[in-house]
Amino acid sequence: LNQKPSVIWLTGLSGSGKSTVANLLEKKLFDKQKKTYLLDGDNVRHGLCGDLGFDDKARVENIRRVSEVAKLFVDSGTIVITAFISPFKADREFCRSLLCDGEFIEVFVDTPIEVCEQRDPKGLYKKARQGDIKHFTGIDSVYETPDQPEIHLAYSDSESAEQSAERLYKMLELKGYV
Ligand code: GGZ
Repeated sequence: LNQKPSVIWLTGLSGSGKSTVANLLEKKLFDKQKKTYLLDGDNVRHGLCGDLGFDDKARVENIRRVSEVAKLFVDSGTIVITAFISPFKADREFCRSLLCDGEFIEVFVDTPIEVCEQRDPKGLYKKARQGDIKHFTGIDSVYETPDQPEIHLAYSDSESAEQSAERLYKMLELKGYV
């Protein structure tokens, strides 16, 4: 396969662009015949984690399950891309701890909340501001910023999602993952 199985862990606020960048990256890897699997809310929160909500305890459990599944995919030789808010440092570090050195790549999608809130593609920030959604990340639920992410994406006006994905891909190439 000519790839180093690993987890590319995107973390950031709702609306930060995690899914967009994750999908663009997956396409780039696919085009180079790499075997990937994308885990995100769309394929996890309906099934595997369909019983979980958004209070702190549920988020911890969500990320724990995702981490264990990601590890299984790594065992199968896959490059796993994950796109979850994953607001707690300890939970991201839990995933890192399941894997071997160098297999966990933390990617901070560092889009300011003002930008996320302006995008508000699903109207969730508006609902959270009105109090219709409780425990919304960045409003009434915490987001713990990564201290030393392997890569820092500031996709907004300065860098497009495509440029972010390209930078991420180049980093994977440079470090010998692909
Ligand atoms: C944050 C919420 C919430 C609350 C629903 N807080 O922008 P989206 O819609 O598509 O992505 C968000 C997604 C977050 O799920 P995660 O599994 O990534 O969260 S975590 O890692 O914290 O477990 C958002 C939607 O679910 N959503 N309610 N209260 N995001």
